[in-house]
Amino acid sequence: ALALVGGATIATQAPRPAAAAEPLRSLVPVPVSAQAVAGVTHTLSASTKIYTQAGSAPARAVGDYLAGVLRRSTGFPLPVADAPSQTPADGINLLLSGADSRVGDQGYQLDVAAGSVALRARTAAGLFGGVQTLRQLLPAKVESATVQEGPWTLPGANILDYPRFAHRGAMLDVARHFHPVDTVKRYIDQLALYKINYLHLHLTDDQGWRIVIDSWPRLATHGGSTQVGGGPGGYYTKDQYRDIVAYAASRHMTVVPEVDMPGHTNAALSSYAELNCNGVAPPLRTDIEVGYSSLCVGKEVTYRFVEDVIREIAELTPGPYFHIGGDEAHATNPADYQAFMNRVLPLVSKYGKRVMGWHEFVKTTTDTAAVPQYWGTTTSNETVAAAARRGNKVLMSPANKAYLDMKYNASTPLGLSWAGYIEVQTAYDWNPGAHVSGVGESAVLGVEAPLWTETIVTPDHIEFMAFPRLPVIAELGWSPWSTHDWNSFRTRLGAHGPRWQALGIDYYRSPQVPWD
Ligand code: TNX
Repeated sequence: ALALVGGATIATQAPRPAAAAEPLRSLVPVPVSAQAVAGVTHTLSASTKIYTQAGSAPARAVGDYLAGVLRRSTGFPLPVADAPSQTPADGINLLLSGADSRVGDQGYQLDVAAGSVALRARTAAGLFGGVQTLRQLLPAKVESATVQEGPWTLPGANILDYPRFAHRGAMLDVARHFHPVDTVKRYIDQLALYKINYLHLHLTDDQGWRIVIDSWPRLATHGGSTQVGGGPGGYYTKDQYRDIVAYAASRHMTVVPEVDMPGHTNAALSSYAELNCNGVAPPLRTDIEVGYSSLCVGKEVTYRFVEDVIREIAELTPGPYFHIGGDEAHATNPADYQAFMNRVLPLVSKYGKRVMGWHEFVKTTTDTAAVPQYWGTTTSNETVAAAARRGNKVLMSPANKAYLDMKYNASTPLGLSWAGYIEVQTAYDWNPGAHVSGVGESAVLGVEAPLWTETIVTPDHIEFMAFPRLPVIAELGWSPWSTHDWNSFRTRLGAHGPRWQALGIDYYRSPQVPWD
C-alpha cells in the first residue's frame, strides 16, 4: 500500500524511449563501458552449465551464488563445475584470468557471445559484481522466487566495468528500532544488487543497545529491552552477529560496526549506574530526542567500559573499521569531548582497527588514517576540509542528499525532514568528488547512504525508503562522473521497477521516474 503513496501516476509521464527497455541500456550502476554486439544473443537453457576458475573456492562460491539466483526462476539445474581451461566453455564462465588490468580489485569484464558468457575479474569480489550485472541483463522475471517461462536471453555485449570509489556503503540503524537478523540479511541481498560493499550497523544509541557484550551483560539485557515507541526492542547474540558478518561476507560486503559515543549513550547509562557522573542510572528512553546523554569523561570506569566494548566487538569484526560515532555530543563540553577522544581513539588502534566516525570527531585528531563521515547539509565544512588537506580520506553522506530516512516529499508517511525532502532527482544531483569545498575526488573514500530508523519499523518500511534512493547513491559511488545524466539515469532506474516487484521490494513509485 505504501508504494501507492506519493502523488502522481504513470499516466502523467512522458512516453519513454523504446530503446531503454533493452537491458544493456538499463544497467544501474551504469558501467564504465558497455558495447552491444549486434545480432548476437545468448539464451540459457536446461543444459546450461556454470564453470568457475579451477582451484578457487571463492570463485566457486560466486558460481554457487549465481546458480542459486538463477535456479529459482528458470528452474534449470545449472550445475557448477571447475572451468576446464581459461578459454570460455559453452555456458557461463567465471574466470580469474584474462581480465583487462583496468578492472582492478573490484571490477570485471563481461562478454556475452552466442556460444559462451565470459565473466572475468582479478578477484572473487570482481566476479560477484559482474554477476549482479549479468542478472540485470536477463528479463526482470529472473528475480522471481518461483519458476517462470523463458526465454532467458542475454543480449550480446562487451562490458568493462570498475568502481569510481572503493567504498560504497549503506548504514542501517538497528538501535532506534531493532531489526532482526533476517531483516538485515534481506537488506544485504538488496544492497548487493547495486554493488554496495560496506554495511555499517549503528548498533547503539539512546534508545537501545543491540549487541551482547559479555563483560557488561546488562547492555543487551536491559539496554536492549525497548526501542523508540516503547516496543520490546531486542539485541544480537554474538553468534547472531557473527552470522550477519558471515552472510555479508558471502555477498562480498564488509560490516562496519558502530558504537556511538560519548553522546547517544542513554541505553548504556541506563544499564550501569557507575557510568554516570552522578552515579544514578537514568530510565530507558523511547522518544526521539538527541543530544542529551554523555558518558562520564572524568571517570576511569568509562575507559574500562569503552575498552571492553571495543575489544569484544573488534573480535567479531574481520573488516578494517570500527566506527566510534562521535556525533551530536551536545551534552559533552568541547574540552571533555577532546579528552574523551584522546583516550578512546588509541583503543581502536590497539585492537587492530581503523577509526571511522561522524565527521565532528576528526577535529580531535591529526591521525590521517582516521575516516570522517561527512553528514552535514552544507558544501563547506572547515573541519572536514582541514582533514582532507592533511591527507585523511572522507566518506560522503551529506544528509540532504544521501540520507534514506528523509521524506521524499511532504506527504511521505515515513521518515523525518530536518535535512529537507529528498526526491530521487535531489538524491542524484550532487557530485561526491566535488561536493564539499576542499574535499576533492582524491580525498573521497566513497559514499554511504544511512538509514536512521526512528520511524522505520518493518522490512517494508526499509524498502520504501531505500528504493529507489539506495540505487541512486550506489550509482554515484560506482559510475564515472562522465556518465552523470539525470534523463539517462531516471530511464534506466525506471526499468528496475519490475525487478523490485519480482523480488517483493516495496518501493516508492516516484513521479520523477518513468517506471516500466
Ligand atoms: C542525526 S546524522 C543523527 C541521528 C539521527 C538522524 C535522523 C547523525 C550523525 N546523527 O542521531 O537519527 O539525524 O535523521
